[in-house]
Amino acid sequence: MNKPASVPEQFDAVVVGAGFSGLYMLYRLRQLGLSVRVLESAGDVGGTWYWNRYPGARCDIPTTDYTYSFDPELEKEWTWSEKYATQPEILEYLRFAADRLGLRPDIEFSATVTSSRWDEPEKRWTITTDGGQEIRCRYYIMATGCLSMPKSPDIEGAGRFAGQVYFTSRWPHEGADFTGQRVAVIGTGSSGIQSIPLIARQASQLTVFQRTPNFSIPAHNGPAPADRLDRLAEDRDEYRDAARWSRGGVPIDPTDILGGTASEAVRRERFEAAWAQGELFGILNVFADQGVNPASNDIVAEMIREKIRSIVTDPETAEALCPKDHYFGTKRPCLDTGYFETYNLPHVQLVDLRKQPIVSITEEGIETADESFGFDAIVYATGFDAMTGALVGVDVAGRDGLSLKEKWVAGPSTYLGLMTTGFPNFFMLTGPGSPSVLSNMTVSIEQHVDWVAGCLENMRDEGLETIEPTALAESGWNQHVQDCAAITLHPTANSWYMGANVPGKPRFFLPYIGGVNAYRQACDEVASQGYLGFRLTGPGQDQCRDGIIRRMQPDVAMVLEFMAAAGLPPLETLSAADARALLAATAEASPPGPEVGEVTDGLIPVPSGDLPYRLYRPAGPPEGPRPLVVYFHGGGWVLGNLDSDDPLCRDLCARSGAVVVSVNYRHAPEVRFPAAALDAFAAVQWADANAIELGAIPGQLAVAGWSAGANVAAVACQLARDAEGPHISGQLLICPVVDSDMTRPSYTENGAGYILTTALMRWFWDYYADPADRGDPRAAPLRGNLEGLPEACIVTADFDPLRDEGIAYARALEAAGVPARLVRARGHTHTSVTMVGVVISGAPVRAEIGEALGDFFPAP
Ligand code: NA7
Repeated sequence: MNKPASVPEQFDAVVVGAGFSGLYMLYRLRQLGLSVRVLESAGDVGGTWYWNRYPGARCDIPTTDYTYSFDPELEKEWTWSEKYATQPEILEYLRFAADRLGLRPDIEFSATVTSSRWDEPEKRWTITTDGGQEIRCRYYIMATGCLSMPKSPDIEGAGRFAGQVYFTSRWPHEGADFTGQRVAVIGTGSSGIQSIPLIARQASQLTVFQRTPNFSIPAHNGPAPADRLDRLAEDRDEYRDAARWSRGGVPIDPTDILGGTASEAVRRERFEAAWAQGELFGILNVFADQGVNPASNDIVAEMIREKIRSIVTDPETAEALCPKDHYFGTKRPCLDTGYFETYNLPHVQLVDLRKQPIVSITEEGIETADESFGFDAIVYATGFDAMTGALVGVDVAGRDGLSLKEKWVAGPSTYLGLMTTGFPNFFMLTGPGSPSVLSNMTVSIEQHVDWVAGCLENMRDEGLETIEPTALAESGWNQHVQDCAAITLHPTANSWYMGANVPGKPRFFLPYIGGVNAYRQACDEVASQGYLGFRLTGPGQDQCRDGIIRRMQPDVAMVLEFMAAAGLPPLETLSAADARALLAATAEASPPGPEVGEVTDGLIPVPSGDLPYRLYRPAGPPEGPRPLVVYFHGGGWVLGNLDSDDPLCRDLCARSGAVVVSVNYRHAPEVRFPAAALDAFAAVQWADANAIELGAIPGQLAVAGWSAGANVAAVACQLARDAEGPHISGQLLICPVVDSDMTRPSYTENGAGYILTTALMRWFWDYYADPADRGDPRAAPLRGNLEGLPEACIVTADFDPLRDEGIAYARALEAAGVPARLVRARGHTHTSVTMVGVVISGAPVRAEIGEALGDFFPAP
């Protein structure tokens, strides 16, 4: 044990763990002049690289990138020998770093933290170790790693085996010699896949027990990649900065090629290049949409399965090794050296636990449902209680004795993955809710450590003593983390990212998948906005700028960024004709929307002339007539047509099971108020009168519309009531214009930057209606008589200037005795809900809309 000469009982900071993150944290805290004690349960530095000594253990990020970047001199003094270094070399590197930076005197080894308690009056933590030592500190920093708490072997009879037992995560320092032995390996994650080929070289018989086959690609290990070395030699700082602002912490050129639209030749070429390169972020970047689009993902997955089948000679074994129960990338893919080839060796056998589950471990070996196996050694490569295990493994008691374990019983809750409410001055490095395991850990670690150091420096300069996130900021971040995951395929897998590998652990997507770059941006903004969402206190000071750093759906934000980058002119600066042309070009480039049974175009004869319509009939049963929805497109009475809203109409048709008739009413400025509204009413009358010809059930008619289309739909309902027909069963108003008052808070909050701006609304109103007409209920239905109207479903979007008038309409309808269901499109803009096939996060909202539409009609 490396005890320092004197052990002060008080420190400014205690850091738990002396791996990559703990070592750098210590270095930065020292730079700030703080007194620090690092407590490490191992006998040396290294963290995960101290413990995971199994044969074949290597990093899966190229060493050019899996390295500290904070000190150019340190970088110069170390040269990695391979593209993917072995565990002994990485451990040696961390030893070198600790020595070179003189860190060891502040590290206490063989000291495991067992409990910690926040003392509110003292504003200090008391940390207790397994040696009974008590240390008091102001700041308590967990640098305990994401994959450090081994999962206990949850297999019946695990303690009974009389032979040798090994855990990949706690491998003996003296190594293991399997020469001539009958060996079992349980688990085929990275640890199993890396160790199996090497164990097979020694064992006389190797049996691999596989529960879930895993995707693995060849690492093609060798010298460090020349292209990366060249870029580093050319401009190290530029390269490191590119890593910091990349999605995964390794500089790559993100592709914009989509799996579905790429030619077979392009697909093959991109896949083979990634396969030959042997890098995780390469194979995850074959197509831009492989992480979110099942069809695109399946193209990559199938190409990997083809490779497996071409390598493994026994077809049955090959098939058993082909992953089919999860999308590629939703479980951590592996990099291997000769893994699949190992199964061609005569003494290696695969046992598929899906076909014959383990019944029990016995004294002699393993008994499955079909067979009894005898072994000399069993290797558990069964993984970790990832991301939370090491944190809740310590008895951490925050304010009022709140236990971290209890607080997180339903899943971890953090602000930025860095802190958690109720635990002042308690920091987590690469905690749940941060990119961590989805990124190059070294880049994420440096970012976290730098942020914490910057925060503590700020507190010192401001005379502040405590920092803690607010409940609002924390719940907002948790929501954002889950929103980011929800648009990907990740939550569908039973992965350790989801906590699904540990029995009883809540199913919860643990890391932040929005990207290292987006995450860094959020953290920087939090700091630059006066530590938004944190409460900071000090003698005579109590500061809190409460708020949520990211409220917008991540894909909506991406669309806005994309549009800003495209540099399109604001619509309101164009003529109506040019604005229409721009919208038509956008519609042309948009994904087509879902398939429906039938689409036909026609004309509606109305007194003013013929109005084009497009009819959508749902696919599949039941045969016969359906309810009918008359839909009106958006576009501020000026823009839009049957094509602009075609994907949304298909979506509404497919989800509601109703026939949808989309109507192209006349537009301003050619024809002004109240023409659009009168056209809408005429179209509803026509649809009602022609229900049978349209394949609809007479009397089962609803109206729907988006934006200005919702305005004319709402007006049509008022006109139909006044005319005592036709009967309308319901009105679906998506982000409706229902008033001409532009002073509501949603205009102030959202009037700029979210496509539908205050300026654009003014432009629309100016084209559509004279100021004197804008209070007319046929322009502003909120000002009309609302009694006796059809029940309503009103959709409002958080970032829409029209949000508050939509809410006002729902309330006014309710007040008038009309049932009104309000659907809040959380984190959406005026346009994003309708962007079928582009904005994935809109899908649940549209599902709710489809359900509401169906509810307007009697059950079939
Ligand atoms: P992983 O990736 O969690 O892999 C553990 C493996 O062990 C996986 O194949 C599991 O199957 C299997 N396992 C776990 N429990 C059992 C039981 N009870 N019976 C049979 N099989 C079981 O851990 P690793 O250590 O390999 O890798 C962790 C990370 O370290 C890796 O992703 C890299 O980032 C580095 P399952 O898939 O749960 O069906």
